[in-house]
Amino acid sequence: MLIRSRKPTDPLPSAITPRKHYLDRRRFMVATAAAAATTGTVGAVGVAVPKARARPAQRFDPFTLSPLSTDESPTDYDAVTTYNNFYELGTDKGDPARNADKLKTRPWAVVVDGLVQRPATIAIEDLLTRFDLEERIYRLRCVEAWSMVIPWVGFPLAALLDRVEPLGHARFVAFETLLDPDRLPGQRRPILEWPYVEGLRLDEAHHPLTILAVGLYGDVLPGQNGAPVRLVVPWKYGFKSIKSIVRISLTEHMPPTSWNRSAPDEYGFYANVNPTVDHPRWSQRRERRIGEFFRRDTLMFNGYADEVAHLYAGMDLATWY
Ligand SMILES: Nc1nc2c(c(=O)[nH]1)N[C@H]1C(S)=C(S)[C@@H](COP(=O)(O)O)O[C@H]1N2
Ligand SMILES: [Mo]
Repeated sequence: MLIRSRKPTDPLPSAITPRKHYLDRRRFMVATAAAAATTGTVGAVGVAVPKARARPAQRFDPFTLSPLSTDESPTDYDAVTTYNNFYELGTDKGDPARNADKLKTRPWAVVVDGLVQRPATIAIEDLLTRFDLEERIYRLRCVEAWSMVIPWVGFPLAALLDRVEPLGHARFVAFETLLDPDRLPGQRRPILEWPYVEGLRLDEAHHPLTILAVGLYGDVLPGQNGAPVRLVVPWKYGFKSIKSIVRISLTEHMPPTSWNRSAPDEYGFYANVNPTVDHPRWSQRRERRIGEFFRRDTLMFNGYADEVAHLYAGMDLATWY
C-alpha cells in the first residue's frame, strides 16, 4: 500500500503550512505530475506497454482521507489500470491501457458554463488552485458486473459548482468528454454518438460522494482511467462516471446521456445501483469483486444507501432506473 493516509482528525496541511507556501507547493506537484504523465513508454520491440507499468514519479501529496472512504482493501493498482471501460480507447477491457498513450492530456481545459453566474474556462494545471479546491483521498467502491475499491484523489464536484454560482433555475448538470479522434481514436468508429455525455440531477451533483477525480493511488490519473479529470459517482453503475471531461454545464432540463441515448430500455438516466432491478439481459444481483473468487451480493446503492437513499424518497426505482 502506497498511500500515506491521514486520519480525518489530523490537522489539514493548510493548518500547519503557511497558506501561500502550501498553495505554491500544490501547484508545483500537480504540474510536475502532469508533465510526467504525458511521457509514454514503448517496449524494446516497439509495442506500447500498458501505462499501468509506467507510474509517474510525481505524486499528489499531502492529502487527507475523506471520512466517506470505505475501509475495505483497495483493488490492486494493476487491475484498476488494466481492466477498464473507455470506448474511445477501444472496446476490449485491456484496450484502454494499451492505447492510453494516444490520449495527450496537454493542452486541456474544462469549461464550466450554462446556468451559472460566473462561467469559467479552467486550464487543467489551474483546476485545483484557481478556486482553492482541496484534494483528498476517497477510497470508494465502484460496481458493474465486476467491482473494485479505488483510492481516488479528488475533490467534491459541489465545491467547483459553488464557485461558479448556479442560477436558481439550474436543475441538472451535463458533462462532456473530449471530442478528438486523434487523441481518442475509438471516436473514429460509431459505437456511441460522440462525444460521450452524462448527466446528474443538481442535488446528486451536490452530494459529497460525487467527486471529480484527478488521480488514483496518489498518482496522477492514468489515461485509461479518464485523465486528466473524470467524474466518480459511487452509488451508480460505472457508466455514469464519465471520463476525460472538457465541459460541465448547468441546465434546466434533463440532459441526454450516452448509454440512455444508445439503449434507452437498458440504461436509464439515474442508473442507481439496484440489485432488485434486473438489466433486460442479465441479473444485477451479484458482482465479482476483482481479486476475489466468489461472487458477492450487490448492495442497494452499492452500499451507500445510508448516504444517498434520501435523494430518491418517493421515487419508484423500478421506473426510474
Ligand atoms: N468517456 C467515457 N467515460 C466512461 C466510459 C467510456 O466509454 N467513455 N465508460 C464508463 C464505464 S461503462 C465504466 S464501467 C467506467 C469505468 O471506469 P474505470 O475504467 O476507471 O474503472 O467508466 C465510465 N466512463
Ligand atoms: Mo461500465
